[in-house]
Amino acid sequence: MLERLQLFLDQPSRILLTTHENPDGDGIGACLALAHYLKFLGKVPRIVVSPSLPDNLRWLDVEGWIEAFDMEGAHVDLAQWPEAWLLIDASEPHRLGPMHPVFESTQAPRACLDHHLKDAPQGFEEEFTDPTATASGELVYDLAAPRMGLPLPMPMAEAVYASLIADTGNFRFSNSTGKVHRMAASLIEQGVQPARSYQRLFLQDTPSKLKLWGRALERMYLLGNGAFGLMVIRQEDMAACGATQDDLDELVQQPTRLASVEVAGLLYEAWDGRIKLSLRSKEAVDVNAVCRLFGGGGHRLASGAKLDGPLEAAQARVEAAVLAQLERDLSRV
Ligand SMILES: [Mn+2]
Repeated sequence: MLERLQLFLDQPSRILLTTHENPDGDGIGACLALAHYLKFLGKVPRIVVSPSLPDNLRWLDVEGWIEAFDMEGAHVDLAQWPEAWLLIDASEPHRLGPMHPVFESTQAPRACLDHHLKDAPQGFEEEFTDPTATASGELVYDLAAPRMGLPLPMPMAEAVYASLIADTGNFRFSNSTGKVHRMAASLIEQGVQPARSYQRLFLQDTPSKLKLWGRALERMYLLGNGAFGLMVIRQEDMAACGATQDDLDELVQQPTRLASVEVAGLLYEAWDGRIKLSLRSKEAVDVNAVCRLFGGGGHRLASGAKLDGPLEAAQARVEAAVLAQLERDLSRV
């Protein structure tokens, strides 16, 4: 797969790197690391993200390479710029959000580089996907490190490390493979400071976020003999706390702190009235199966879906579906 990716990158000079809307540490880390590699190859990479680079990831962009997508301004002619377009950390073009129409109108060959468990990607000339990889940054490292040699430039090493800790929750999740630990060990030997990366990536909360989490945790309720902990956030909660959607990051897994909880869930009423469902499983329960019922998906232990409102109706459907899945999967153990 990586040989095919190298072939895809061999020919073009101007290469546009993008990731999903509301980018995370893996998407940004992988884009930056790949941009370093492409510069090493003498190419002209460009990174454009939507809506912008999140504050807690700003320190990774040492060179100021990342551009916030601006349809009316700097990026009116973006479709004409690239000779190849790579979508990183996602394998569905619509996840580009507002950049999606530009993606559809470009003449450049388009590909995705991803590690998520999905059906065969559609809408690309080429696809580079490996669901056994923990993070997109892992794929970039596997591609670039042998060809560049070690040590990597420090900003690149930090970008890959950020990818790894972003997608493993600082090596807490079940996807923390021996391989990513070995990779992390090498990156630390190359100079990455784990405590500094952790603090910059994870310890960046705002008072409004803690207030929102307080509300969510206070109202969390348990079903299925304590095996399912569900939280519900309405727009009025967001407003009362002065919170933004970013403040919901990682909230979903908080109920798993309880010994009895096997599945943690968050229902979030979005601005458009649609209900966003996130589910996390400790180990035994397949929450991907639940989210697929609602047209969503992800991984077995971490999945999401969007449901139609109203909230109460969505809530009832989710409760029933999770309880049924608990029945299926827990009776097996
Ligand atoms: Mn990822």
